[in-house]
Amino acid sequence: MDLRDRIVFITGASSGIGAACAEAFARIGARLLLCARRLDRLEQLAEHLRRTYNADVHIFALDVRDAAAVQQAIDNLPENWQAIEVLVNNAGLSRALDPVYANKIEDIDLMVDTNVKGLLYVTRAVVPGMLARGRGHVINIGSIAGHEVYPGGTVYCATKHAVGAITRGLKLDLHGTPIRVSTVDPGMVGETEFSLVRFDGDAERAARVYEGTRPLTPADVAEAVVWCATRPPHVNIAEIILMPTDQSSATLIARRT
Ligand code: NDP
Ligand code: 8X3
Repeated sequence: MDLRDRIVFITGASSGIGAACAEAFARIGARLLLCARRLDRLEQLAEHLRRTYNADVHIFALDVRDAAAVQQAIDNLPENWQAIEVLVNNAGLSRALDPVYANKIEDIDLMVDTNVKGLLYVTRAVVPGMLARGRGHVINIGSIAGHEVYPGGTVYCATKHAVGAITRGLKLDLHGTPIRVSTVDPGMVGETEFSLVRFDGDAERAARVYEGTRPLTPADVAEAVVWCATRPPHVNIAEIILMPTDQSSATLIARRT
């Protein structure tokens, strides 16, 4: 499917996998609707995409946890940015590696509110327009954490299991329509802010996560996302799990040093 001049909406595009998806879709000529909380980062990315790919980019600040703001943002898009063809539900995070009985309430809320409720708010704001136009594709960014659990990661894993359930349920709810629904579920991805956010800005601890191993890059994940989106309209990729060769389960990671 040719996405040239089609609108791709990516949440959490200010860094990591979201930014890489923006770049990968810009490369194939899509128009990019990008949001995150950090507008300055989006501005830098938009500038880069315009300069490098001559891309048409529209950015806006959005906290996906704010249901009213999400609906308002979608309802008030400029007319030429309303026909969203692909929604990449990427915004997400993890906090800490605490036993589930010791998780801070604020961490539980942040993960559930962002990864589950935020994804639902954006989906319910965007999908009705897809149905009205009779075309569209929702691509959720899940995780290997949606297939396994690991110590200290219970809440994050629960949110990613929920993303899997939402993906499958949305496909059932859209049965018989042309709207496609996919989930792209990576294992360990380096060069993102994921571990920095998980460990509250502790860069040394974040770097240790990737020590001695070769993780996926955000571009590897973006390539899988673009591949899903560019299949012919009768092909729905339900799920892709991609892991680094050095990773064989959520917790089994080969380290050479
Ligand atoms: P990053 O921290 O680099 O990116 C996360 C993005 O989400 C940022 O752009 C951030 O932007 C945005 N975001 C966070 N909270 C909100 C919010 N409330 N509203 C809007 N945007 C928000 O990490 P990754 O690129 O790694 O993460 C992207 C997705 O990939 C997440 O869903 C994550 O769970 C998933 N994932 C990551 C893996 C990894 O190993 N890195 C592996 C598997 C899945 P801002 O702070 O500006 O709002
Ligand atoms: C992010 C990677 O290791 O927490 O989803 O599953 S991990």
